[in-house]
Amino acid sequence: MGGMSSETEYAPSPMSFVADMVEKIEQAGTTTVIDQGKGVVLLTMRGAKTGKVRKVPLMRVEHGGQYAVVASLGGAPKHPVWYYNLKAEPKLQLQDGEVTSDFAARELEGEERELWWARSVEAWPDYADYQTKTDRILPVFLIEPV
Ligand code: F42
Repeated sequence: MGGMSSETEYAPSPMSFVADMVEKIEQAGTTTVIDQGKGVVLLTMRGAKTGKVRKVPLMRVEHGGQYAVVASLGGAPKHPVWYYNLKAEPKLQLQDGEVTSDFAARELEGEERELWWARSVEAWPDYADYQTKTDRILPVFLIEPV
């Protein structure tokens, strides 16, 4: 087998609705094809263990050119795997609408987290419900342009 090394290989999510959504965004060339609240953004990151390219759609929480993403996974007991990817390698690409740019992710704490948590709940009120379903404090990352 020739071709792609793991460094460039895209590994679709095993959750089929997520893989379908990524495909829909890529075919349309824009995240706005997804009609969900105020929309979604598409994060492209590297798998912490495999080094493969991982694409994760998340709710769009934007303020002044910065974004937040919430590792909610619907209030599941465990963090989504992408949480660990971003902790290991904060560099990522974020697509909002038709525009894809380079960003860096930083997990927030304290007052900064409170501020962006409030913005996240404003954009996607279900986050407040997800928080009641789990003992973990839902992680919030700030996604800043680089
Ligand atoms: N999830 C959220 O947590 N927050 C959101 O706001 C959110 C919004 C959203 C909107 C639309 C939509 O379609 C999905 C949305 N999701 C949201 C779900 C989100 O897109 C993710 O699919 C979900 O959070 C699950 O992510 P996950 O990273 O846990 O993915 C699992 C199912 C997965 O793909 N696992 C892979 C696998 O093969 O089992 C591994 C992926 C991976 O990165 N592996 C690493 C590697 O090295 O390649 C290894 C990592 C390790 O440490 O094991």
